[in-house]
Amino acid sequence: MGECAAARENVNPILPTGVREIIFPGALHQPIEDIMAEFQKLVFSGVQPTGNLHLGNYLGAIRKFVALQKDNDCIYCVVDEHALTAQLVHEDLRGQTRAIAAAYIASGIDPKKHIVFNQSAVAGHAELAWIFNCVARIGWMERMTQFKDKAGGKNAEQVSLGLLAYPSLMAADILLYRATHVPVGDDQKQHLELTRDIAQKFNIDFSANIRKEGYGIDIKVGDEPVHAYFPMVEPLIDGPAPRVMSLRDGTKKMSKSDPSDLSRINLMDDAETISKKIRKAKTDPDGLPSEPEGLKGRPEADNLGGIYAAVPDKTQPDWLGELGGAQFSVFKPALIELAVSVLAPITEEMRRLPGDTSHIDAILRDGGERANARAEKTMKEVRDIIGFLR
Ligand code: AQP
Repeated sequence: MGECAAARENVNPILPTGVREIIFPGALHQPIEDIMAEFQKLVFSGVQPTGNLHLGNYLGAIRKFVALQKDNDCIYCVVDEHALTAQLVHEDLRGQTRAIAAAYIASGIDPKKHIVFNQSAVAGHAELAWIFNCVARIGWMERMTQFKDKAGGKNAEQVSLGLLAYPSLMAADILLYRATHVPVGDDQKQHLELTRDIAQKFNIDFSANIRKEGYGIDIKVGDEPVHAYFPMVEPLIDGPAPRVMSLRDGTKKMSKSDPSDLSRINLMDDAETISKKIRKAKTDPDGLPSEPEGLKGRPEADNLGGIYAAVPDKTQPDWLGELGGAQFSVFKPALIELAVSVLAPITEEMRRLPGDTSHIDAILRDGGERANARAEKTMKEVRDIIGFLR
């Protein structure tokens, strides 16, 4: 099936004008809420085992994972295949994978009620990613900010094809379970938009086959009826800390792979280390302002204040009202106390987890089996839709 009329006219897709860059020019005229109501609500997210989990991962993602499990069916993955995209050889990939799974559990994720597993245990991720590599267009991938940042001017001989195709594997991670909601930090927003583009193009291109095989639901894209198999995922980005910045440079995201350990607060840092890192955190000579305008051009002050507010879930006006006028010499000890109070229970819980690897391995194995059963159902249907001979 060819592209719909709206696509040929190059009109915008999924979200209202101005909200996002136009990547795939389809026109979804039916409200997303109506479409999504047809799909069973399922939360999916993942973390790469590329280093120590930090406060940004916790506030931007894991804390949301924990909150969402109360009222939702959730699948939380350690995305070990993604770890190969920027760096192929890892000293201890198994150990890092177990460490992320342990951090999930210590943060409060319930692996019995929900699913916790590692991506490479379920072959469907790689299989669906290949199909999505053929659905997505190279230009969509080349436009991804994270690719441009990580490729960082290196020539094509120096970055892997996997780094370019990363968002296609991420789309497969989510859509393999036909997940509807994805809690992530702000840095993943563009990848989730691409996930929608891939889902929409698959739905349009295979609409006739989806109907013929008896799967999916009817929606309208422009004036054309489309039989949709994949949902348009909803990113869950909002929250007080969607993007925590580096302690050494307020214009750079706090990141596991930053070579400077002083740039981040790790989930496993003890009180003394947290204190040292916050005391050394870059600031400027002025104190904290009372009004948002006073933060302009002061990314470090904005970031530290934002972290202080995020822990108890305060808004910017709230924390500015509370801290306005404080010098960093007064503010930093308060921030240290707060950061230690959030991380100490997680660190303590990590220490309480059995030291041998069999406990975490058993959780991941059980999660992998349950994830695989769901993934296989999707893959069987996708193979039918595409026309692969069984
Ligand atoms: N600084 C951040 N602030 C808020 N949220 C963040 N996340 C990452 N950094 C921040 C969110 O954490 C989840 C897991 O991220 P990931 O490990 O899959 O990959 P990433 O986004 O690339 O995180 P890092 O720490 O920067 O890892 P490396 O250095 O390996 O690339 C995601 O939901 C992410 O949004």
